[in-house]
Amino acid sequence: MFWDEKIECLSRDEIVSKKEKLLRETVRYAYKNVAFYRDQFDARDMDPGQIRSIDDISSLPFTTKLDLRDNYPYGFCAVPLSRIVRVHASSGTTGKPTPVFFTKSDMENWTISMARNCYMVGIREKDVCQIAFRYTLFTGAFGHHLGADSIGATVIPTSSGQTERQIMMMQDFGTTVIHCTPSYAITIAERMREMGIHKGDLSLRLGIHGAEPMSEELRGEIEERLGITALRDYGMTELGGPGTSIECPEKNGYHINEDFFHPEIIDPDTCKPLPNGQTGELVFTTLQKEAMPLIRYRSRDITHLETETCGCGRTLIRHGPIIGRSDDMLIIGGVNFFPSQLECVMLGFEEIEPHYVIYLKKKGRLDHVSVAVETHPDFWANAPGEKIAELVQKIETKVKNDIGFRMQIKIVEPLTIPRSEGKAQRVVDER
Ligand code: DLL
Repeated sequence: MFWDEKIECLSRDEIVSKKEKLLRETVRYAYKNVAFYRDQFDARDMDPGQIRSIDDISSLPFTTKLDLRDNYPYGFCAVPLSRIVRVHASSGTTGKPTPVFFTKSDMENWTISMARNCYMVGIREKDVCQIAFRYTLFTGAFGHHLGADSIGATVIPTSSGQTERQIMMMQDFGTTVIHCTPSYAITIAERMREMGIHKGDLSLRLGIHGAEPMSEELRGEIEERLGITALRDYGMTELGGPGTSIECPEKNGYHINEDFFHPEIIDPDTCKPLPNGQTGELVFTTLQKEAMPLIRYRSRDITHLETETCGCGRTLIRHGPIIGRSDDMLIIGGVNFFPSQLECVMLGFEEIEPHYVIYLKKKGRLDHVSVAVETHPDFWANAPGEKIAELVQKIETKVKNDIGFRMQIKIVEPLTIPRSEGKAQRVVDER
């Protein structure tokens, strides 16, 4: 049932004591090998030896994406280039990428964490795993590949895109597990419908979806359309990609690989640590990285931590769903909201499809939000104008009640919103 029961089911005291040892080593190692950390500690008159327990971590400085940018390309690298065996980088396509480096030992640890995660969701030797994350500098495909491969499953590295071919391969090779972003899972489901392929024609049973949010409503759509269990997977380039945390089949939060990553939740405004259970920004300290150790890295992702043991028996601390980012949180007329909240409201209407774009514009001095969203093709084809107007009215009222301000909803023709093969572009800011 467990890939590594000795780690996954430790008592809280055992895991804390293990992490404290690793934290002391990491802090000393980062101070010795990364000029950025040496400067930060020296500026605070801090000696790495002062860090003894997990609680001491709150006296350490944070690291941000801007710090990584300022030290591009090799500033955060703690080993000579000759020891680097792999480079990956952030998925953004403009500007300088945010790189992450791996030594041989980092690759081994990435493999361990991905094998643990893939086993946790239920992948076994007999599975046929189709990796439909993009094989590029992006970490998603390579991480999932490592995990499925070390379990001994059959790996089909299709990458994302060429959706019809992707579906043909699923049919012909009896794919049982699909690894991709949630938005690409919906793109696949939709193309299947166009091709007249039914979920019963495939052997799919499991989807592992990460790299962007998947609301409960979107999960429901994916599960229903593909006939699978859909589980969420989380990580980020700077921490080495997927492998940080994943949901088990209990769907009860993401188990964090705590022997590799120590999580904290902070208030993003005051930067003060928040107690477990409270919602704030997730911050990670790496505990076993050689090439690129990070201390208190601010993820910008908003969630909370849960410590009770999960129904699956694992004791690893969990974080909840990512409800937004502290930096892409939209503030409209003083109301904070996240695109994922809007998605939940809209997908509560059975006529609505999970394809939408949020447009932000200025009208005079005020922000104006409009949302283009598609309906099911059948509804579009058969509903008279007044039915559509009625649906718009209902969604606008629900959005106003649930989120707190009015957004203009526009129902657009099916298949007019660009489909995603990777992370979906949900917000167009024209202000
Ligand atoms: O998205 C790594 C990854 C690949 C994770 C495949 C899972 C599966 P980046 O491109 O650096 O790395 O983007 C990281 O994506 O800080 C979150 O904001 C968002 N993100 C990742 N996973 C989830 C998730 C990869 N499960 C950023 N739910 C993170 C919500 C997620 N957001």
